[in-house]
Amino acid sequence: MTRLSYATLGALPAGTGPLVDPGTLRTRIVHLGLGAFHRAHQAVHTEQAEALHGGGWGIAGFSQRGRSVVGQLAPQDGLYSLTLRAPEGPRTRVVGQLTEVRHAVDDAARLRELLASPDVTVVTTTVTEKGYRRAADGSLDTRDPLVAADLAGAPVPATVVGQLAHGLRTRRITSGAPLSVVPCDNMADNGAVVARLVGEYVEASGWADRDALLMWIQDAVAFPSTVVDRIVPATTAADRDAASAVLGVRDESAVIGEPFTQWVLQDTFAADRPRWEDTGALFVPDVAPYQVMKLRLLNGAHTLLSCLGIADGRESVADAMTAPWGEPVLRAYAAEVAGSLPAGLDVEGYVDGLVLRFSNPAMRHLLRQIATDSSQKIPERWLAPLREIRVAGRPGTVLTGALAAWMRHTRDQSLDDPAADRIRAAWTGSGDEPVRGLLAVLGARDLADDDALVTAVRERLSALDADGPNALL
Ligand code: CS2
Repeated sequence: MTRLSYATLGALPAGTGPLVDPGTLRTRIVHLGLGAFHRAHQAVHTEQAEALHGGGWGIAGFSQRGRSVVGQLAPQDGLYSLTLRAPEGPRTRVVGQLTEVRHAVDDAARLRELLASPDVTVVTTTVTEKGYRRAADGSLDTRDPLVAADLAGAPVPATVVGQLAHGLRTRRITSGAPLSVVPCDNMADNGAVVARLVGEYVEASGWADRDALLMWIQDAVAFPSTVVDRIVPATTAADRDAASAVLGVRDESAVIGEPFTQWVLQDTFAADRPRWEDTGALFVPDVAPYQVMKLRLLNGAHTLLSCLGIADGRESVADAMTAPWGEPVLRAYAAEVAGSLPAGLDVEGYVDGLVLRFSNPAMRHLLRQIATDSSQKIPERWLAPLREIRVAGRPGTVLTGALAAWMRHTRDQSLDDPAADRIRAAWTGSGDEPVRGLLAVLGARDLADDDALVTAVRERLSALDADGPNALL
């Protein structure tokens, strides 16, 4: 089958082409972390804004790790299809917003050039929680080998924080034009976090101009925090075949998503940007309430369903929701976590929405995908609410059970997690030691020293071993 590309755009079935003629775009946005999520979320909002208002907002997407995404997209001129899977049926359409598809290390010179270019006024990032390379206390992990190599003057920066710092340094010296760096990962205060990490990198760099650079960043670079939401399962070979069949041309880079999308952005941009507000995005002074609701309810429930579901022999989130324990556990978890959320949010409506989204039978969102890197995810999803709930004098029974479910998962399953070695080591202890050790792996020394909590987690672990997921009800 012929490959999707600019040359074959004209042959696409009616209604499946890009909303915008890619020829009218130029690179005005740099995206770091060219995974499926960016292509199914920010790129689509950008395309819709472009269709409404123009502006030429093309995106240069840089892959951080693998080269396969470049191999898939480059022969297709950056074109790919997005299939939205609603319960009533799928809808496939090509998106053409990517003007360049590159690798951040292989194409480091182009990355630096674009980060310095006054034409580029927005940088977005989706590199996952671990991609920011933070130490347990949240600061830049200067002992991480890649961070250390970047700081020691590696010829091209391999870390996203290093890339940003080097790019900003060049930008100050060349154009000095203001810029917005817009992190789009599931982290509370993601803008402030990335601003701090970049600042720490510059501080540690030993650059002669570092004070001037820090002052310029303060003045000219905004780091708005954002909340992003769309469920995007990893694409399978069958998904690529199905998308290609709809398009009549081969799409090696197809992405899948649910119909729902949400984007909440802190309204602190430093320079020109697409008018995403006309595509359903919300600009607010403070994203925190939206952020904690999403991280703790949606993402927290995802992690819980993944730990419980895998142990129960389920494959996808929708499978877990069809289990007798699925919806009751989700609702019990949400009812407890709601006690840690700011007042004034429509938690009930949000949770009803989650039940529908998670149950969408057209989506096959694998529990194993969600269980990846859980040690990086749990601190924000569960530990933050658990601490707040316990300070308020409540026991946090479901969250305690959730921790036990994760520990059980780490005991019984093979792990795809940057802390896998430390997790395995924690399990070699006896008595209380594994629970304390695993809490320490999560960076929670305070909880590891909390005897009552440790005892409660051990009890929940035994209950889960005896009764399965029903132990949480
Ligand atoms: C999931 C998220 O993999 C995970 O940890 O919880 O990727 C989730 O699907 C998205 O944040 C939804 O917006």
